[in-house]
Amino acid sequence: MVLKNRVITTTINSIATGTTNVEAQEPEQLTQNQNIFQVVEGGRYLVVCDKRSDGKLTCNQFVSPHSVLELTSLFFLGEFRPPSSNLPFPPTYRRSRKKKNKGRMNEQQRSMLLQSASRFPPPKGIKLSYGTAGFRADASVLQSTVFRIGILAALRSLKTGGAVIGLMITASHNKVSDNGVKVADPGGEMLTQDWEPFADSIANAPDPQSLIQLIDEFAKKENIPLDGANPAAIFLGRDTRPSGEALVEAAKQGISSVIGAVGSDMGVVTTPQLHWMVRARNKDMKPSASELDYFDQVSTSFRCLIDLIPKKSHQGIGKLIVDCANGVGGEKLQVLKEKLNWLDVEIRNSGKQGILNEQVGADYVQKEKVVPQGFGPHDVGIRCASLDGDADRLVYFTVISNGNNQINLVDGDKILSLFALFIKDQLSILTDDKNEYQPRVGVVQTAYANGASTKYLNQLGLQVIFTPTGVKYLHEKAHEYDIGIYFEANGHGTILFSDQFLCWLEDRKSTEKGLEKQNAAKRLWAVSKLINQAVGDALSGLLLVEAILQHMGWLVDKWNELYRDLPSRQLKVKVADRTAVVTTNAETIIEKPPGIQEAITALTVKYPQGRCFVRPSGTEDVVRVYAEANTQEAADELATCVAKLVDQFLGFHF
Ligand code: NG1
Ligand code: ZN
Repeated sequence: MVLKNRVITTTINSIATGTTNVEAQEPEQLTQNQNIFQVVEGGRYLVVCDKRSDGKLTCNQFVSPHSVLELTSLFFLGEFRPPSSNLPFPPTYRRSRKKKNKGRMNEQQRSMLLQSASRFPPPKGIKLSYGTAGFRADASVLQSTVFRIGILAALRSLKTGGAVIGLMITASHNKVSDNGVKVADPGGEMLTQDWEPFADSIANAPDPQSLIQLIDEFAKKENIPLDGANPAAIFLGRDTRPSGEALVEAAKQGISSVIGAVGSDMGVVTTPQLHWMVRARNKDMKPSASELDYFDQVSTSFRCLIDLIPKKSHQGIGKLIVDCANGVGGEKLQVLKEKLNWLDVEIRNSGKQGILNEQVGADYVQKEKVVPQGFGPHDVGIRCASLDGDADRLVYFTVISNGNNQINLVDGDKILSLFALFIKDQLSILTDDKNEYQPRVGVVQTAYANGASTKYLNQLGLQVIFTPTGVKYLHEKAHEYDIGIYFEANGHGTILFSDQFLCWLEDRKSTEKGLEKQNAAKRLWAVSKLINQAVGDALSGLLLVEAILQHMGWLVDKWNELYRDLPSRQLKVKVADRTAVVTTNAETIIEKPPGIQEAITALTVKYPQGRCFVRPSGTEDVVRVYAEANTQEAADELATCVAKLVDQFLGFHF
């Protein structure tokens, strides 16, 4: 039976008594353990319940209101029981009659914040902003910012009814002396953009008094219960940077200066692992949501994909060598390797020696298009991959023979193309015109996607959409589809599946008569479990690439030949003020300063297949130039000319 997407509209009147007896509607549509979603207290919160064998519902968890639209659910009313686990309760459960106090900070709370804030003075003369991936800067200036983001994370948890919020200390692919902090929302995705201005303002508040005032005003505006009676939960993680431990301590101090907020330290984890745990805890109702659960889920679903490979195409594809950027991915990949003991992987740049991100890692390999440290002519012909420092980016490459350290890059666009092709194949086995339900597939890219990849995806008959740079934009767009696949050329991306699609798929797994269709449904199901739907994840992405290559029986060259990349070049230009550059049209056109876009266009048209755009970086104090053309020389020349132009318009010419 196909489940329809119906949002629950019922209200449980008397939640404080713990029980509401109502009648089930259409109970025959419910299967055991089907998730049921109910709106309680006038639509402010959802409870997620399981149907028990006696037909009643047991509440497992509260879900924040913003997730409502994502939920596929059945119209069902049932008995409500308070949860027996120690999952956080929303404020309405305990304090349904105290709404008048929302947003008001009590004296104890105020003095706690004042005291702790005075221990974390902000650095003088530095203005920080919450960019495309949170705050990033030299680690030595970040203590105060991280402390304040600890407070923000606690407020966010209060705002979302006690949902777990993530706080990750990392500067990803940046140099080892940098660090950063970013926040994950309840679904594991990036912090909602609405809160970024608040993050900016508290990070730059000059003293404790103005910080408290900003918090007070914001809590009132957002109706955040700051009367000390509500729990808040935050998961903290960090990458392997030496500065990470002290910064986690600063974040903990920020968290514990909000009464009722509790931080759980997950230790050294990859960025995607932390996002996964947050999502697993809030959305998938995993009470433990530990790193172990992560490893179990990805390894089990990977094995499932391998077991489903049709025997005829099952052939060896040779070993894989992985450059782990001397970062956190090394030790985590080692765990996976041991769990999947027959996976033929060699780990290099694991971080035991060597400097984080220095001439190693996905960012270096993708931008410089040369072999990372530790790789050389002896690796010619072998399939190689690179992760970045916090393991949320993945690219593949092969070493060119006699190529002077040159590589054939297999970037995020090619990973996207491989995933899209596999999913399209499985869907076409599973669905035909007769199906009443046709899943909508969308592919999301940024302007950095190689033009040849977009052409290829269009030829596959897929809908390609562009967003500005930054995972949050891609992720949001991908959510609009039943299957939304997004990737940045730099190797950050993932696949999102709608609840409606997964419900349909679960049904198909068991009810499909033909083995081929049943297997296609099982494969897609395994992909949804293997891929990290919270954020791009180099480790789960790598396992999915490996599974698909084995499924296809493809060597890396065959994959790389899906299409031929147009030659491209990326450059950075230091300018006086990068915020002076204002762009439009998914960042492909400069609106301000006037005149520069016309000059770029005039240069670009001179090159066959030329394409060029300029945008300010969200993570570094630079302006980025990207150029594409029919030859490498032409792309290099175009990029260099435009970089000079940028310098003329925006450089330090006083
Ligand atoms: P900025 O610095 O805004 O270009 C870089 C990447 C993004 C994204 C973020 C977050 C490029 C050109 N830009 O952003 O794609 O990954 O870092 O890490 O690779
Ligand atoms: Zn990263």
